[in-house]
Amino acid sequence: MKDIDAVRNEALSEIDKVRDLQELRRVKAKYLGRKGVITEALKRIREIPAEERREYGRKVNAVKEEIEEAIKHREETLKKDEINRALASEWEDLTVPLQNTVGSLHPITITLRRIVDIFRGMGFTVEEGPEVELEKYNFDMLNIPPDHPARDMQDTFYINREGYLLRTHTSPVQIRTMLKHRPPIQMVAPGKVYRRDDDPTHSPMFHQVEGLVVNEEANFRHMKYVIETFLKELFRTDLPVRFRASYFPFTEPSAEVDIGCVICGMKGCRVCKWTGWLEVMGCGMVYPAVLEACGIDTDLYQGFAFGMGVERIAMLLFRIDNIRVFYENDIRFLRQFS
Ligand code: 2NL
Repeated sequence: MKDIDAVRNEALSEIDKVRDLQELRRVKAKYLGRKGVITEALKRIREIPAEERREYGRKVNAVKEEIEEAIKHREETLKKDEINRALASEWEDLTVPLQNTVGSLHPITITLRRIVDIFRGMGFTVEEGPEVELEKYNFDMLNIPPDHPARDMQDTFYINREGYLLRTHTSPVQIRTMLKHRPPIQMVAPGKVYRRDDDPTHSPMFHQVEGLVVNEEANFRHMKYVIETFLKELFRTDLPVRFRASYFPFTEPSAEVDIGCVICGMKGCRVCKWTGWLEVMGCGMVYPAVLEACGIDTDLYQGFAFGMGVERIAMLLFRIDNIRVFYENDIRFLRQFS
């Protein structure tokens, strides 16, 4: 019994002296582990004379609980100390003016501006709209049916206000422009869009540029010319461009636009999946129903539209093979664009 008291005092004093969590774990093992002093003491209960056994067991268990309690308490204190130490030593004063340091544009901003500037040069206006959008502008007016999978809660961020969502593309900006201005229209809509995707090749927030042309004679040939001219300026070479028949709910006919792979020169590589071609945009003639919904008389006017993902294009321009680096804000990555 005297020994147990001695063990108790020794344990409590050791727990008190411990400096970090690792040491504390060692002390815990020494007393409460499988071969710990207290564990062994409990195993020895058989060797105690029957009349003392009850008292012995009660005593050892009481000390065991006391030690457990002390370890728990010490662990909490050590964790708090650790956090306070980190707060005291690791903070940075973000208001200190830096010397001999200039910031730089983010690669996505550089790419977005390059794209928009090319279209400005072709006479397009630049329009912006809200990121929290009306479901009506994001889906209904674009001829996207009520049961379309894109509307699914799994794909779209709905917010807890009836009829609103985070825009899933920048098309609602074009709807707003058509509602506000009469044709001729030639505009691009750059900006952030949101989809419920988060894996190595998708981010829940990314960037798009969409374009729209509405006038009395807009046709597929005009669209092809605009897109080819844009891509040749963007990649600064006379690269091969091809249009592949495709489908979008808001255009007919629709096409996907491929360029000759800028990574391998069309010899075949991992990026173009050994096809020699890279898909960079989508486009098509705007569905008359979409124009009519915006009050545009389709006996007089027709339109074409296109859209592209900015991250995809930035990855090709800057030879980046992982979308994640755009959002990690690693200063060593960002400094490469100054
Ligand atoms: C893609 C394809 C596209 C459009 C976007 C559009 C907008 C209106 C009416 C009709 Cl208001 N169309 N936008 C049309 C075709 C393709 O984007 O791959 N985007 C990343």
